Amino acid sequence: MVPSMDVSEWNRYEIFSEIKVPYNIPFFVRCDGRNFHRLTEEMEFKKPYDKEFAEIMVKAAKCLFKGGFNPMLAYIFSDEVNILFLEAPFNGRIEKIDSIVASFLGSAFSLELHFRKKVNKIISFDARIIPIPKEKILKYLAWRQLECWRNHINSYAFYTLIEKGLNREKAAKMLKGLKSIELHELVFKEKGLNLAKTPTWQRRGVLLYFEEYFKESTNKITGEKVLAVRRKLVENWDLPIFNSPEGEKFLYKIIKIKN
Ligand SMILES: Nc1nc2c(ncn2[C@@H]2O[C@H](COP(=O)(O)OP(=O)(O)OP(=O)(O)O)[C@@H](O)[C@H]2O)c(=O)[nH]1
Ligand SMILES: [Mg+2]
Repeated sequence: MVPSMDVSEWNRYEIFSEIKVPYNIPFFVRCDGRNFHRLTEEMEFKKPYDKEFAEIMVKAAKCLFKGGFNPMLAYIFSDEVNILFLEAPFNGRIEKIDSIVASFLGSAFSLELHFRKKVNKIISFDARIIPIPKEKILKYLAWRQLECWRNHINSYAFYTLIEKGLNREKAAKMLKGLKSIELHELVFKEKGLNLAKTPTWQRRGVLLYFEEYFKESTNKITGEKVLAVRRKLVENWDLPIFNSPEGEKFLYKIIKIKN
């Protein structure tokens, strides 16, 4: 018979369980939907953008704010969600944060998809953690928003060529190496669509964050009227460009972190 091991010995095999995010450093958890290309095809979501798909993503991300993790904000575009934490949940344990955030998001997405489309799909997200010094939070968001913008012009150009009858390979080949201005021109020439005028959420993504407001109430003992600060979760589908003075001001107000 193999000699049994006690708990402390088994614990020694769990070599990743104590890996933690750096102490007192903010971090993003970036989640990305697995095989969403296939999923969106099967579900016949409109290409390149489907408002209902985006609504499901946002609804799923919103659930994270009710999961007891206390995120600061979430930035969403395509099948990607970036969740900012100023304080680490689960004592900063990476395995725990990654797995729980990703599974929470997957479950929330599956339920919302079921609710809207009456389908039973098992959805999953991957997750990675990106520790960020406080002064780089804005830059990180600006970087992801730039990715959203690139995604926007590339996918419009790609589906413009597909609509013209090109197959996926030919379309991808034709677009390879084209500059952003050339992609704009292609879509304008072929479709008459100005990519600077598409709905803002397609170009700049969606942000979930808390907004403070004052609520008047009465002090039960003195009868005095008092103003209490409350906060509510808002979803913003009409964002500024983060890498602009207006965008920086907007984000500073939310994050309350100065450079
Ligand atoms: N039809 C449609 N598809 C979308 C929309 N938003 C995102 N997608 C799809 O989601 C995909 C996201 O890209 P990726 O994450 O690179 O593709 P993926 O299939 O999820 O691949 P992995 O993340 O590597 O598993 C896009 O390629 C689109 O096919 C949308 O609004 N409409
Ligand atoms: Mg994906």
